[in-house]
Amino acid sequence: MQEFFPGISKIKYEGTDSKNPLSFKHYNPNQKVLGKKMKDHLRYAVCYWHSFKGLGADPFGPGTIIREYNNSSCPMEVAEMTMHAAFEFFTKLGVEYWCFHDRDIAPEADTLAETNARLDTIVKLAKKLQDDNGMKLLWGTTNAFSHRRFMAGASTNPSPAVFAYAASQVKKAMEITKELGGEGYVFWGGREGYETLLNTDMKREFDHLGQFLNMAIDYKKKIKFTGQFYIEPKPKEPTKHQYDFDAGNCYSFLQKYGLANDFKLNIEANHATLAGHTFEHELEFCVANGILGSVDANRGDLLLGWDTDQFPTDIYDTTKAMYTILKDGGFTTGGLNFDAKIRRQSVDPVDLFHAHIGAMDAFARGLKNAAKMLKEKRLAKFVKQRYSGWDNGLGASIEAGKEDFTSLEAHTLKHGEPKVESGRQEMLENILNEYI
Ligand code: XLS
Ligand code: NI
Ligand code: NI
Repeated sequence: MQEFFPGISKIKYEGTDSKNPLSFKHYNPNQKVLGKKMKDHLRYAVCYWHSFKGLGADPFGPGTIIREYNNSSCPMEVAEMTMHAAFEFFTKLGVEYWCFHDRDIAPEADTLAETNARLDTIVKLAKKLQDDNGMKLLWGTTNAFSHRRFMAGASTNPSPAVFAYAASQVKKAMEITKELGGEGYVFWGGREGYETLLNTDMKREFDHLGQFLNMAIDYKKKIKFTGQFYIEPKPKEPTKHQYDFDAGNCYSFLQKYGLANDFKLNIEANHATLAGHTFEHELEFCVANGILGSVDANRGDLLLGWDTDQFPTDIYDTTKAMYTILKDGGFTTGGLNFDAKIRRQSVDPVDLFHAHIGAMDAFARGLKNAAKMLKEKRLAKFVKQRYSGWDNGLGASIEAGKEDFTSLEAHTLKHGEPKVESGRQEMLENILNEYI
């Protein structure tokens, strides 16, 4: 088989003294942190769309990145070569998981039946390559946002025929995800939102989205697919407003439509910031509600207001994220999927390695920092102390539901002005800095 990343051998852990850019300085897959191997904490996944199908196109120009595996006029030959290139990359990088959309791995044909047949061909190859290389599928998903039929949404489209098309596509994507042993399935509604309310029946669109996801649960049970379902919040882009706006919004939606027991969330760093939150806010919200599932690990650019999907390199971000994830007991079905793309000028095959190596090292550092923070409990002790008034006396009595407005008024009249206490923000920020 042709080599698509020639001259690059398996990336190794060389430690912090190494000056070799093609080595890990922190990510040492079998090193134990809090009694568990780093690779099992982090569960890194490479995404197929940005890493192999994204070639640097932006709204102002087509792709800049030239890849050997695109060197054919036959679309299925390109699909097969791309799959080989992807697995060469996964194994050289040393990750155990990957993620894909149906349309990333096989191009759409003229009819749904032909498209599905193409998928079957490629899935057979992917399954073989997974087995040969000890690779696993973190999650699969559907691209129901690129084709023009989905311009007004998939399950929230005003046309029932488009709703049906989207259902057929998700049905097949769930089947192939199951076939590949996928540990999860993501719903990201790229165009499940609106451009203008002048042409939109918001109530009906929400109801249809709820109905669609309930049908997906039914089908999941029917085919005995045991992977975890995730919703991936994003506030906007490509639509002006996306219904899965943020974690809080998704959670209310899931509860309203009876979906809360069957879905967890896939939190993406750059989507959090687009929604006006921090990455750790979205994670913390999920932990507070028991719905943290998986993570699309990337970052945005504070000066650019769109989903730039850059590779994560900020150690504060990775430390705080890993602290929250560890507090929650760590990933079960989920992991860290690099839903990130190399920049338009990063045109060489080696750039894809630099990007992933940096991101994996950044999260490995985050993991080590967070483990230390957790072990030393300095932050946790402060928080515990701050709320200790609720552990006994008046606080415990309120939490137990034994107080009412009359008894609380009596308490206040008797005890007078409450004591105010410092939040110690600056001290806590300094403590965090000690771990970075
Ligand atoms: C786009 C989303 C997408 C999902 C999968 O912004 O992040 O890549 O992760 O459809
Ligand atoms: Ni994503
Ligand atoms: Ni994104």
